[in-house]
Amino acid sequence: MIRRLRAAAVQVLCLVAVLVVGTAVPAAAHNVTVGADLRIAQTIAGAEVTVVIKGTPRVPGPLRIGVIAYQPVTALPVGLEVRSVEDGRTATATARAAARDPQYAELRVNRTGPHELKLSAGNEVAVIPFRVLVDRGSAGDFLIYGGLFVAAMLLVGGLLTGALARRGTAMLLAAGAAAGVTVAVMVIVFEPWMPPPVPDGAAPEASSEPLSGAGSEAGSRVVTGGRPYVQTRVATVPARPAAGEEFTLRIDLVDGSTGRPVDDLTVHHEALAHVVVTSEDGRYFRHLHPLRTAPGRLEVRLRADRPGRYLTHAELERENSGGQLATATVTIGGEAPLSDPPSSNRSATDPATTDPATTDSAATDPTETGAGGVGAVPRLRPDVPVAGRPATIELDAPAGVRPWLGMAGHLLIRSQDGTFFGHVHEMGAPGSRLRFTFSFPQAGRYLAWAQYATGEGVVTVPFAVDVTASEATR
Ligand SMILES: [Cu+2]
Repeated sequence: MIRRLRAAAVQVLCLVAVLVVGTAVPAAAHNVTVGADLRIAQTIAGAEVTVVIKGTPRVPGPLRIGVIAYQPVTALPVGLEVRSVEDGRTATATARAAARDPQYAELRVNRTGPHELKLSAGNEVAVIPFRVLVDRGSAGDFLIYGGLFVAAMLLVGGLLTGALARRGTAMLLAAGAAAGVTVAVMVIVFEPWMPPPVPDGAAPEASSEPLSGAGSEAGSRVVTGGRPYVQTRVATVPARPAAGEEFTLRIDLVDGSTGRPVDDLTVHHEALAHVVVTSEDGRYFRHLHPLRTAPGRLEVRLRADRPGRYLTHAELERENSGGQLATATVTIGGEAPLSDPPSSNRSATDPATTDPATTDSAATDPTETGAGGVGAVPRLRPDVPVAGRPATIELDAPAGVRPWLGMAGHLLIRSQDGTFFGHVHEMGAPGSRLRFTFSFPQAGRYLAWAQYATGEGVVTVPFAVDVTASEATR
């Protein structure tokens, strides 16, 4: 009887523990946790790099940070500063960006919770908010080991008192031991259905995690059905850049319902935002990963060699909202360089016949067209894709393609007029062939750029696709 009562009480306790643990769920974004690296692509100092923050098993302890380069760089120094938002303590180090096996710098972190990583290279600075999380063991483990420990102690007690011929006490202790075992067994059985434990340093509540001060007000409101999409303002600094001059492309993110900066972007495909800048004719193409220079502000430096209208497509994802595409145009003034071929040149409007070597990629450009992809003409199946039906695009890639932004290949597609923009990921098995599947939405001409990374850097293969209307709509 006593045994049953105890078991029932323990079951109730178990249930309470499950409920308590179940109410708090750690936010998934920007977390550096045991066994999981945080990877963030950045276009900094004219270089395309991916910053890797390794998970740390304990605090105080070392946080390992490395910078992988996706273009030939000669040990580009990247200044690192990790600061705890809670106590303001900082640690600094310098990483050397390298294409293969970058050296990891070790920075000491003293606590879990919100931190900021300040990156500096050249004369550019980015600040990446993140959280250090450390596993503290699950409530289930505690109950299993606690239950077994109690059972063992009570059994020993029961045996001793039994030996001293105190039957009543011995029975009571044996009942307690049985209850302990029951708890342990129950937790072992039901653990798969229990919520994962909350690590040390997690945000108190998923929906109220402010990544930094400015966005906290918008973030701390209780939002049902997700946060609103970001309002974006795209501008250049200076306001009217001249051809051939470096300028800053600035994207300000605002919460339309509060008017405050949005600072809760989640890392998707290894970046806070993916920005593609193309000239109207498609001869100019850049795929960039802007720096967070202030709360709600992303910036990237670039240069365009010819005047005209340029299209910017930014893919971003706000926490608890969803992925979105922000489109804008910027105008480059000034005069075309003398060596520039006239724009009536037919090949200029056709990425398929444009020699990639002549696309205006400066030597320092992150998306510089390298060797290997040059001349590799993608194969289309069918030859002329039909609108609304899947088409396959295959590309031979050299051996040694390495993952970039989380996968082997990327295909960026723009309709000729720029109203449509798509981002397709490589679907095939690992190997020397990249395969993309895509259904073009409408008939017409599309400009496309396939991208993959080798040990040398990111290779961009431009081409054009003419899509026909389906039989039904013709
Ligand atoms: Cu990207």
